[in-house]
Amino acid sequence: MEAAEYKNLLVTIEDRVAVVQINRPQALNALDARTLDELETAFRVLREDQAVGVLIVTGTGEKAFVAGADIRELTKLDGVSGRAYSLRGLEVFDLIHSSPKPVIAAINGYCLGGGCELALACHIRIASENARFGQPEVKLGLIPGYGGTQRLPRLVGTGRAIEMLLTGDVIEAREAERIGVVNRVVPGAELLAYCRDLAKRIMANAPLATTLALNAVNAGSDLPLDRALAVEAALFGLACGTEDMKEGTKAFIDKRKPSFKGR
Ligand code: DAK
Repeated sequence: MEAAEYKNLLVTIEDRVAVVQINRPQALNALDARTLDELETAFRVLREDQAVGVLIVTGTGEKAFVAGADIRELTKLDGVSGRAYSLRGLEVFDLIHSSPKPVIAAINGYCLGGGCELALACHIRIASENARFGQPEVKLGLIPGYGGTQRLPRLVGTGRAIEMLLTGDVIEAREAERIGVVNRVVPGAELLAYCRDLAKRIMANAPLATTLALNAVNAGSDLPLDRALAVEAALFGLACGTEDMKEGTKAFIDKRKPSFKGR
């Protein structure tokens, strides 16, 4: 799928930051099958694009990031197709979560159900003051199917996650920040600028090192501590083998700014 063929996404690249905007405002940016397909294509393309260092995912408009999986599509699912639908979503969200380039969710409004799970699959979450979070699937006779029952407890702890998953309550941005669903809340008008600045601060660092740090966190998060630390040691060794490590340490000694090459 070429970029020009996206129907439900707007993709722009500026200053090495790709902004992937989910663009179905008539359905509050709900994720239907086509949008999932387009997200997969966009992430496959952008992760290989040398002109891109960081990705930002957001929604069109001020009202919604993503208001969930598309409920109209959900009504058609049965046991077999429901499992396939869930596995398809997991595949796409895993692609995002395992991206070697950092992915920031810029959460600009309702972030519900599958939308909250999309944000959870990203590496960093920044929310506007009007953002609202929830996993309301139980209100529809469902449970989260895109990783919410697994990623939310890992992020905020089991007790808080279970409260959100079982009540389906919607929480405000400040509460989401307090319990650790999001890293930071900023005024809506500043959301994208804040995320771009965050991307810039990340991209000022050695790109292979930021990828290795991401890999270490992702690979280690489900392992016992001793094995996770062994993963860190191996990736630390890889970092030591890069030209950028030689440059970064030498620049420190020389009292100058490093010039990283991504090698
Ligand atoms: N899907 C489809 N359309 C949606 C939608 C959604 N999730 N959310 C909103 N819309 C549509 C509305 O139907 C409405 O369309 P029209 O009636 O204008 O045609 C339009 O967007 C504007 O919405 P409202 O008129 O409702 O706007 P309000 O300001 O009054 O309310 C709201 C905003 C966000 C509170 C409300 O729209 C709402 O409650 N939306 C549903 C939120 C929700 O329950 N989200 C969770 C969806 S469940 C699984 C895989 C994934 C999942 C589960 C299982 N497997 C494969 C097993 C994930 C499930 C979910 O995400």
